[in-house]
Amino acid sequence: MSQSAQGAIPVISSTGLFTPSDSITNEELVASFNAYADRYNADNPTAEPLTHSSVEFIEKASGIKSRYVMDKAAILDPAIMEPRYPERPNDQISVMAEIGVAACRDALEKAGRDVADIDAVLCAASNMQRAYPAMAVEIQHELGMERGFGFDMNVACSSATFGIQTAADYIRSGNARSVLVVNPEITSGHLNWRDRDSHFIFGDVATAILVEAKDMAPSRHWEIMGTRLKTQFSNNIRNNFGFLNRAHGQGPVDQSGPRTDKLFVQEGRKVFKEVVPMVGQMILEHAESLGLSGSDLRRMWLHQANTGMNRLIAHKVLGHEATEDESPTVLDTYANTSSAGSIIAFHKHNEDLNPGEIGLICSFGAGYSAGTVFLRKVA
Ligand code: CO8
Repeated sequence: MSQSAQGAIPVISSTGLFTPSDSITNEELVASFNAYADRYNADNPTAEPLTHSSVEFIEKASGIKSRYVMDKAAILDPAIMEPRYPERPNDQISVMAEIGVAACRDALEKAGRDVADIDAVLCAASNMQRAYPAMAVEIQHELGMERGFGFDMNVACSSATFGIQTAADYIRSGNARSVLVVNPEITSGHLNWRDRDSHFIFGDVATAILVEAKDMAPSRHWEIMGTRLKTQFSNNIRNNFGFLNRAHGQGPVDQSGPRTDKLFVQEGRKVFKEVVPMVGQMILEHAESLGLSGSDLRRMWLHQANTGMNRLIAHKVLGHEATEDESPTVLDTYANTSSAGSIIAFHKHNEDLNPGEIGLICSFGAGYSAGTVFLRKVA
């Protein structure tokens, strides 16, 4: 890396998106869950009966209408209710790397960037396919990068903003000039599709963000004005799946037994109540430190977990009810895609802003964790 790179201003040159072809509507999801519940109740007459799920509840409580998934058929089959793809041999690309690469290629193409210019790949997501080798290194290899480095980082729903700050810090310090942050989220693998409280929440997707030194970026880009990260321990969103599970001597992880904490579990209402004020305050404090106020924000690309949460956060920041133009939603079609949600919103809704206008990417989730990235459009 040349010394001239030191002190470079970091920008977002482009973003990329991979969307699976399968999509599940709330109607399809609820029909499958209810068939499973009926079958369970008939087979277990002395057990606490399972209650039906409801399309109306899902839409009202979350704003979600459908979600993309990597494998629809097995998820909807009441006898399976989890995704099914055959295990791939080691000489084939893993499924997480495959969708990550697709998102990276989209970002590279949009920026007109040659892969030879990329210095690093950060795979920032909620779950990794395996312990090692790192997904980022496999993505680096598949992209055809012959130099540079990659590593994985997991900050649950906040992984993308933590990745953006890490990439921006490399650029600010001169350790890299062009970094791909990639967020492959196959959340269907860790969602308990038999749990009425959470079966509707998540969807699968991959996003990529090309963070670069301003002097090499395409003329049309987003200058990173400031980044800020925050974590605060909470047990309210947990997934206890891990390599030490086998040491507990309780047999394989099961979706329906007492070991459902090896999948996603949360106290949704507590999360809602605690995270909304934490994030609203964080955005305002970060804005103030940059000499900005809520009214300077032309658009907020918020984490896509719940339309109610986003309405309250945007109201606190802007001082009024946000329009869809000020705080766009992709939750209705993508559901919660963990770290990728705010990036999908940015990817689909940033072209129309004018040079000089300011926007905010903000993520929040398990940990708790939250990240804010203030951006200024440059034409
Ligand atoms: N159909 C009908 N009724 C239902 C259903 C359903 N599907 N589910 C629950 N109900 C019932 C409940 O039983 C309850 O009934 P009662 O009042 O009789 O007890 C009633 O509806 C209300 O239930 P809740 O209190 O749970 O409902 P809420 O209004 O709180 O809505 C939400 C639930 C939508 C989950 C809401 O709390 C929410 O969105 N909270 C925020 C959650 C959030 O943002 N979490 C972020 C976590 S994601 C993250 O950090 C990444 C983790 C990694 C992801 C990868 C793994 C997959």
